[in-house]
Amino acid sequence: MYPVIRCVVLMKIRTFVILINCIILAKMNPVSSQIPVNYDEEKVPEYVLPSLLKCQDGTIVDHIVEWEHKRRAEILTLFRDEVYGAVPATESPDMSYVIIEEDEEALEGLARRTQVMLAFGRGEQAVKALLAIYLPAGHRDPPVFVGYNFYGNHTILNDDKLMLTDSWLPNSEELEISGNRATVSSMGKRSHRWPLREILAKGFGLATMYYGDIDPDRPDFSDGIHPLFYPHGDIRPGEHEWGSIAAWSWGMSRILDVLTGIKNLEKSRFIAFGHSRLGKTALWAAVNDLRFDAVISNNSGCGGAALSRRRFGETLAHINTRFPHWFAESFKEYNHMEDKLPVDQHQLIALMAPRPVYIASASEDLWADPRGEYLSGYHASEVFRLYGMTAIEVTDMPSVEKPIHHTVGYHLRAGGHDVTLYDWLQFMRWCRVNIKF
Ligand code: GTR
Repeated sequence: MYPVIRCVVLMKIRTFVILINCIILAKMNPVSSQIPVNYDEEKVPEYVLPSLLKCQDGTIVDHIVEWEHKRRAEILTLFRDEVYGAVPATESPDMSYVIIEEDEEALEGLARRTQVMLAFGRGEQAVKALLAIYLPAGHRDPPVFVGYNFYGNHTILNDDKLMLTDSWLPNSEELEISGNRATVSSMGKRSHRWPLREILAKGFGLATMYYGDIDPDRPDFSDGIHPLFYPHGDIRPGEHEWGSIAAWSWGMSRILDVLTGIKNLEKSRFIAFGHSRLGKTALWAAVNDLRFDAVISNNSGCGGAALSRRRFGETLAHINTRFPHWFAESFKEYNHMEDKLPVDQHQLIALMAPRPVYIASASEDLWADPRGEYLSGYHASEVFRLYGMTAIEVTDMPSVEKPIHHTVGYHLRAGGHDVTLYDWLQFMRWCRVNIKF
């Protein structure tokens, strides 16, 4: 195509995407829709990122020992106190679990399926969470993707043995959910996001749970696991205590508690995975729990892989207004004041080192700021280099569907905010290269 025509076509597509985003945003939340959204690269303000290697006392880290024993802890504490919030210091509720269904020959012999019911706390107040595990037949210790789904395990696949969650669900016409309850009508409605047969055929397993089983996604701390941490009744988290993302992340670690107790997985590698808000969750879970061998963040955007200081697409003010329960209360103080935030998201990526991180963006998902997601990986690479690893070495983004499969991996898929087979095929190729199993 002639360059001029191509340019005009691209501009039209871009304007259209921006328009659709604005309409969706306005429908979802009239208050946050009044906050302007920048989709113009030229209007990204100048910014200085907080240093990865300069400690609070001014010393510069040039060795992994100082990184691991000093600087990493400083940055982790800042993210905990100022962004996601701390798990309350009160004693965690008891957790028990029981296998409620198992089939050695599920999916015509392709998989071993196990369904496990987790219970937090006791008696009437116990919070129940349903975990579905599929392991590839004939593989001992397969690598396992660990990730939440948005609408219940039964939506990821047409498998009528998948049990229904009892938890509150958001209503959805597309998923055929009404009355906030799961029904079989949603069976397999999200299967395009979970190409399970391909995953199993390539020797990987999957463990998934509905994120609302841990904490229903609404601005209310009186449900899910929150109340179990506040035995004396006042269930409003303190200023630096967790929002829902940290609660969901905590739940991912509980999934690992179960998986590491399951036979055949003693030596497995666990890869935290999540899309969008659940990509933010996967990053925070994997950073905190060293039992995760790698993390994949898909289209995680603001508060996930994207740099906050760029203020491109969704900003702190947007996210904290629309989802006031996701982050620590203290995070709201940085609305419109990104430069005051003592951390930025490249540091979150760096906290994973030397464990591999994959960041996936989508070309039309401007709300999540693909370039900001890429640059996080680029800036984090400083720490991966301390370990002698190749991460992301250039500021120029690769073009669509030209993945980078280094220790820090990245791809830009064509299309919108979603998870597709293309994404999964990249994730699995990258895992084969970067994770030993
Ligand atoms: C959007 C939100 C994003 C992302 C997304 C999702 O509305 O603004 O930060 O988390 O939801 O989870 O689908």
